[in-house]
Amino acid sequence: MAKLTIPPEELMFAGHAACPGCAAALAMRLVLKGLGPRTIVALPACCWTVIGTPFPTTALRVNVLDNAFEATGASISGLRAAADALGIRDVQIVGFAGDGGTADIGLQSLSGMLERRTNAIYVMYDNEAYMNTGVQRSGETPAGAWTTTTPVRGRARGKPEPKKDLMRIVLAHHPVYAATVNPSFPEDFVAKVERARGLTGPRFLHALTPCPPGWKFDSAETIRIGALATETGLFPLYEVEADRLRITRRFSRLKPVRDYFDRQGRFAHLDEAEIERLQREVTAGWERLLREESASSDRPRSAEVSRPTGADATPPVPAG
Ligand SMILES: Cc1ncc(C[n+]2csc(CCOP(=O)(O)OP(=O)(O)O)c2C)c(N)n1
Ligand code: SF4
Ligand SMILES: [Mg+2]
Repeated sequence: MAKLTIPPEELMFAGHAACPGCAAALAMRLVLKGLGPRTIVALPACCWTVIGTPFPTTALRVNVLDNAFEATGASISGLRAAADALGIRDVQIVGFAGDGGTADIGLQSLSGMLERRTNAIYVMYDNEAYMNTGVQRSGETPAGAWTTTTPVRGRARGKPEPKKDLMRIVLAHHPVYAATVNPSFPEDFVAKVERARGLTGPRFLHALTPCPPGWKFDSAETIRIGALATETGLFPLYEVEADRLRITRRFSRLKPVRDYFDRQGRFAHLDEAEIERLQREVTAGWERLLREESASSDRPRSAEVSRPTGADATPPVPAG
């Protein structure tokens, strides 16, 4: 009989305000399963404050701090300092923020938290736009995607710029642990949360969270679309610990990116040439990741206390 690796305890109430098929709700559920009840979550302005904490209710069985949009990194540094001052040692401090609140407006706050070596976990749930305010593009919106601020009209063909490679920015800070996670692969997701829980120092998780209204797909398709993001190589699953990179889901052959694009209205306008160009970029990114994994396995493990400097400070280079 298959062994259940995902803790059965639920730390999220069933009644919450997410849209049907919201993967951001699943991501929180899996994070809390991996961390357990001694957890404090800091939430900035984002869909999750609406999903989880419309006053005076809460969808979470753990304590929550609602913080300003740009301040999640600073908030979890402050929570950790307060816990230390009070002698509270057994609590996990987690920042759970959207892509806009992390990769754009909150980037300096995240960088500060990583650089100060704050003992906390930062999770970016990435629905690839500012969803709570009506699907505006973010730095994490992928190339070609329609949003309300990257329209498809006349010569405008969705977002012209590529997705910001936040993992590369995070890895330049040499966190103790960083990983990509995807609710369509829940065992991999929870295993990474549990790994992060067992470490001390700054830790970071990048969670891809498909969003039915923002990506324009039927809510029954969430898990399949999330799986396709990884199976096509668009969102590879890997982890970096002590500066060593390990791919956690590998495929002998990637599925064509078209399989992913075809299921979402935000990419419905892409023509053959555009899909071919994006396919070439994804294939090159996957091959780069494989090379990087192989190169980083020869690298000596860096200790948290003696972080590399100078020429040795080059972080692993994930696919981008
Ligand atoms: C300083 C500031 N600017 C703008 C806003 C308005 N605002 C609230 S949520 C949000 C979008 C959040 O996007 P993201 O972080 O990606 O989370 P999502 O809504 O997609 O879950 C914006 C612009 C705000 N609350 N504070
Ligand atoms: S808009 Fe998207 S991310 Fe926000 S609650 Fe709905 S499905 Fe979730
Ligand atoms: Mg978002």
